[in-house]
Amino acid sequence: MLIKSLKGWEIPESLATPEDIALNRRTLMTGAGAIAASSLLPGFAHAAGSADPTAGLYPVKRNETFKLSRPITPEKVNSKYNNFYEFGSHKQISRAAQALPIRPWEIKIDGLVEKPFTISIDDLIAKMSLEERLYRHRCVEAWSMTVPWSGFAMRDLVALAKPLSGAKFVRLETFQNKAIASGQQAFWYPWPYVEGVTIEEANNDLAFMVTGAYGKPLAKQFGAPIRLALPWKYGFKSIKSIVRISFTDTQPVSFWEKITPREYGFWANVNPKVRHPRWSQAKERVLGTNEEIPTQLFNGYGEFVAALYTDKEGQQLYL
Ligand SMILES: Nc1nc2c(c(=O)[nH]1)N[C@H]1C(S)=C(S)[C@@H](COP(=O)(O)O)O[C@H]1N2
Ligand SMILES: [Mo]
Repeated sequence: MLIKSLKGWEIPESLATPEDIALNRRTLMTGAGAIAASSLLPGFAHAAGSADPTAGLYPVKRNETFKLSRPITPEKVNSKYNNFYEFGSHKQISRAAQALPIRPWEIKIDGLVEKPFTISIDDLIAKMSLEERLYRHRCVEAWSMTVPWSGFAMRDLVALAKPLSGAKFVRLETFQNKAIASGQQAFWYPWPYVEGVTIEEANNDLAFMVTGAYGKPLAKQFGAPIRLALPWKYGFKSIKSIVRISFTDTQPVSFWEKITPREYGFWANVNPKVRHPRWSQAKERVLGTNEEIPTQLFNGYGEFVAALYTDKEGQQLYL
């Protein structure tokens, strides 16, 4: 058992889960290390299935509108450090996540739309124009990374769905299969993982449906075959492995909001000045270098999104 001193940035991560789970995680530490080591065994990359049918589509052309002022996080760093509670409440889930079957994969579009439909991931990708975007990602636990995501504008998905005028929100849902995703056997969580945004947020330039990363189809631990990226919001809003997208007139209650509404609200826009009830959001630890840097309002994306919130004074926008 490794004994080390706790660094400042480590405190939020251990506090970010309810106490009973945090305790459980400490006992899991040795197991997690063992899993990380065994992921180096041959065969790891080929577990659960054959080549991805979209492999030939990547890399895609980069959209230069979205610039980074920091280096891209090395793929080997963030592909071994993930939040994906379906596979465990710790960061070393990359090996367990390889059990997720990603073909066939269907996405149901329903709710307040002209005509509900179900579409396979490959038919959906074929209809969309793929591009690469370099995005920052700021987890509520006060770590951050930068990733070259590939995918398509969420706005194009909204257009495909043809929402009715009464639709005010988009609710997104992750797969549910506890035989494969052992984290879903944790009955105290309100599975499936759910997230939501307003229609205006979904139509914002930044809202991005992600199907690839690092010039390849999306790795399973990143939320294959399709996830969301909302870089101005805390990372938990960027829901993974989506199977259902519903248009609704009612503000969705997200997975984390259901668990701890006092700590994780609907808007969850990044703001260094608004503390999480249990820790400061002023700084972030950069994955890869462990450098500590100041966090920016809207994670530095104010020019794209600040106008979305000017009429929402008084709401809890930053939690
Ligand atoms: N379905 C699902 N989506 C999820 C999560 C999760 O546990 N389950 N974790 C969220 C959190 S807290 C973060 S920080 C990001 C992590 O994305 P990454 O593993 O690609 O870094 O995914 C988000 N999406
Ligand atoms: Mo997160």
